[in-house]
Amino acid sequence: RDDILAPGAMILRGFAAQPEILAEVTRIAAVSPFRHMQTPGGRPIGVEMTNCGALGWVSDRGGYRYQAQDPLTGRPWPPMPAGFVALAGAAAARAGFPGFRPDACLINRYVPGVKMGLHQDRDEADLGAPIVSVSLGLPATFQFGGPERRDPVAKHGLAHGDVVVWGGPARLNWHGILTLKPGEHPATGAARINLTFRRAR
Ligand code: MD3
Ligand code: FE
Repeated sequence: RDDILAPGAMILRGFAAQPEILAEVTRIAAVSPFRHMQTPGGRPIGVEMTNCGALGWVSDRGGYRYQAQDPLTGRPWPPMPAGFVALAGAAAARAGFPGFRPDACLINRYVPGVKMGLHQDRDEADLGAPIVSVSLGLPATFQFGGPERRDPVAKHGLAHGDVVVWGGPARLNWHGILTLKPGEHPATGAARINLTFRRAR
């Protein structure tokens, strides 16, 4: 069952349960490992992150930005697998955003006890392009607000294989992930992996 969360925001349940996705994540993390980045204020971010694609999202004392090199390796991020590009394009098209070609994929890893506070995604040059997110492994509760920080938030469960497309009027809405509960998932063990496909430039 596909759910519309808001105009421009749609959940495609079970759209991405193929085991090949996690196999690709393992290959990517062997080259550009998951790591804790730092906020511009110097605090460690609880979610572990890596990227694939021409550009990757990074955060450090210098701020938030997209860059072509992995700061940990000094090398380009691993290329985006063709299957990722196809999956993200198909999900976006189904949600009403044909022609989406991501150039960045941020991969987040949550273990129990880790959360992502409410934020907006606004570091991308083309805010007309949607973001496609893929949830794998342990379930999480997603908080989805409005365009203003003070807007009320709704909660939605995200399970293994769920894909969410965020575009149009929902693109700048505030959102976050509640603290991950303990558990084990057959595909990921005690972790949740989230991929977000973006058009960074
Ligand atoms: C709503 N990740 O990486 S994905 C992020 O599950 C991020 O790891 C969360 O928020 C996660 O920035 C949530 C869902 C998501 C991603 C981008 C959005 C929701 C969004 C952009 C605009 C509105
Ligand atoms: Fe986000």
